[in-house]
Amino acid sequence: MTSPIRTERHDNVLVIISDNPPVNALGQAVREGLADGIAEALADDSVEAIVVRCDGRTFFAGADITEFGKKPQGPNLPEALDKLEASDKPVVAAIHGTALGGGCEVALACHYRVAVPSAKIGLPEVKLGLIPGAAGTQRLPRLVGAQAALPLVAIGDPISAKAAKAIGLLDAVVGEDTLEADAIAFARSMVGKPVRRSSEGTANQDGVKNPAIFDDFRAKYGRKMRGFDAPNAAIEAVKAAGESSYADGVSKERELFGKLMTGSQSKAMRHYFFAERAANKIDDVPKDTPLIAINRVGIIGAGTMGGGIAMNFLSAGIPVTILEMKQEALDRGTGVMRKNYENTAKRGRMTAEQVEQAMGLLTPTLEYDDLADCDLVIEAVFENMDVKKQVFGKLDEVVKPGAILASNTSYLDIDEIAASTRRPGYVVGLHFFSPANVMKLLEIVRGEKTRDDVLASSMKLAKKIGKVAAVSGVCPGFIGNRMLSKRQEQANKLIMEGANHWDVDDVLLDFGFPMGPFQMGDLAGLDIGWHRDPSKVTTVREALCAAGRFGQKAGKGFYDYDEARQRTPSDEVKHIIADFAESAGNEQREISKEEIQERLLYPMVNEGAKILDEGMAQRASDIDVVWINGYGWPLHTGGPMFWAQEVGLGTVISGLEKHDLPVSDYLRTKAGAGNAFD
Ligand code: T1G
Repeated sequence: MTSPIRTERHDNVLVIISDNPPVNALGQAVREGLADGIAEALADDSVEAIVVRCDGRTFFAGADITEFGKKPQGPNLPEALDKLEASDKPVVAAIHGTALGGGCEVALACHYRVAVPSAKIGLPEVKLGLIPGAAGTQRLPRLVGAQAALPLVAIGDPISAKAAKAIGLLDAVVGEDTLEADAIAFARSMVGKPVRRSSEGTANQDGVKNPAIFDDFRAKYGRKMRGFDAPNAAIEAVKAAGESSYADGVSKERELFGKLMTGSQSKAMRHYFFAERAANKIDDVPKDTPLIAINRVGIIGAGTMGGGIAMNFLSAGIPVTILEMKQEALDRGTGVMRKNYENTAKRGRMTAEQVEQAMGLLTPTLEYDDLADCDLVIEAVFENMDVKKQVFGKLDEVVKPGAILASNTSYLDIDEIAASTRRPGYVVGLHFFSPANVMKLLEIVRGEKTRDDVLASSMKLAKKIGKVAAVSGVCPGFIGNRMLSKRQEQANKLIMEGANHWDVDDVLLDFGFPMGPFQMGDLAGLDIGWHRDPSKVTTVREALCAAGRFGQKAGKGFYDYDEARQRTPSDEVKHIIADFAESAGNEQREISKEEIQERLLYPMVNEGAKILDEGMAQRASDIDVVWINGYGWPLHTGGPMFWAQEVGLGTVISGLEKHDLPVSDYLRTKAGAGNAFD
């Protein structure tokens, strides 16, 4: 098999080139070729300088993640990079695309780095539950200092070429179309000069010696790193860069890397990496299905959802026509959108021009006729089937043939909506999650008659607007809400049986969720949908509303809140619940946190198994993608279905049986057939 690495001679410069699609991952053959290329360059006296670059869409995008967990095959990357750095001939990395992880480490082992303006560079290993494993945590701080290195290593977001140049990670930003030539010229200009090795630098002494840098970093990012092992290890490794010799620092990095690689969090996060990409694939829709061009989008409804949905398209540069029934609602909706953009600009994540650019693509209207030439129309109107059918009936008349008609419904029957039109093949569910301009998840709900090109186009569009999408079949609650209802059912039962509602919330918080169901209720407002009759009390929520406990906005709900909206459990609520339970004839008892967790999470897994059994989700990993992106299931456990496999499907079954909860046949079958769903 030909090596993915080749060398090309340009007079006194040897260019080592990788051609390993799709992303020049540093798999075994690439590492071998790289080592050979380096040896060739060092052995040939007529070679006075070296350039390392990649063909295809990107510089090395990291180690080959598919090799993780398997028996390592030589040569290993750190050794190859040490040889590269040890060269006395100048070595220049020529970067385009995304130089990530091991790719960034290759660049760091080179003496100099040049990149095109559109390039990005970073160390995203923490997003896989790892830290850089080829001396990145030791070379980077020695090149740019601890302060600049910390976010790159411990948060893992890549930075632009411009930003990389500013911190000294890049030596030059070159022409977008002249990368190789500029890199060769740069290398030639370094011939005869002493090479600069990152490993010989000293991490920014005041930075590393100044503990405040690390304390400030933890203070700033502590919440984001909660429960994650890798970011804390990353901080330790960067600290070692300033406190130990390079060799000792590398050993420290290797020790931390080894622990993470064999730990459960990295296994879960690597599962998620591939799960997110697998979710893009629709098994029975051919890859070459022709796509419907979506150049203009119509949105029906300028409320919270409609406005949020519209922003996704505006931010992606797609013009939107947004329709309301009344001018006042239209003005309010567009005003909220502008406000949201302005707030983003205030936080420095958008420029004022970008705000105007986005808003400039928005056409508010009161007339359905203005939607005629939209390629996709999404309705985000009141969750009522009759209202939806009316809207789709109008759209059917007005919108050009071949356009996609989508509903943002969170549980209504897409097939019934489709049947109310003359174009059922063009009807699909696009279920966004509130706030729609923030939440990454999009459930693409496939109706019985939804065409392949409509599905494929919806999936492609999801990626274009920065969403993570999964396909769901038509069933109440689709994938996410259907499983959520099982958790909510148990949460309500648990407090009626004597569990403290704060224990229920804390179990989910400790598990890694952003908040529990009762905190969520207080945040959203307990009086949503309340009939406003304090004398009519049939549920705990009605009892709390009757007591004026509407949630955070009222300063009290399931919890009492201080000015900073810090919650404290309320004895009054405990009594309201206990009285309510007593009148309902419920025995109260102490309930352990272990029982709470089993009863909250295991029924979700069981419902996920039923969803798979009914073919409402393509694969178990799609369910993990839905829950991680739509409901805050902690990434470092891999999602409900992966987590259940790690717990053991047999253990889940015993837990369900212990609490007299239903167990699906499908779950039993999978438990018996090797403890794996997919
Ligand atoms: N290894 C193996 N396959 C990879 C890969 C990788 N590093 N990166 C991407 N792929 C596959 C991906 O599964 C998909 O396959 C195809 O390439 C296109 O990817 C030693 C230990 C580079 C920004 O974390 O962030 O280096 O589905 O759909 O949206 O210290 O891929 O087509 O069959 O994502 O244009 C560190 C991970 C590894 C980067 C491109 N590196 N990749 O995004 O395409 S750990 C990363 C990405 C490491 C060192 C440590 C993105 C991308 P398929 P895609 P994209």
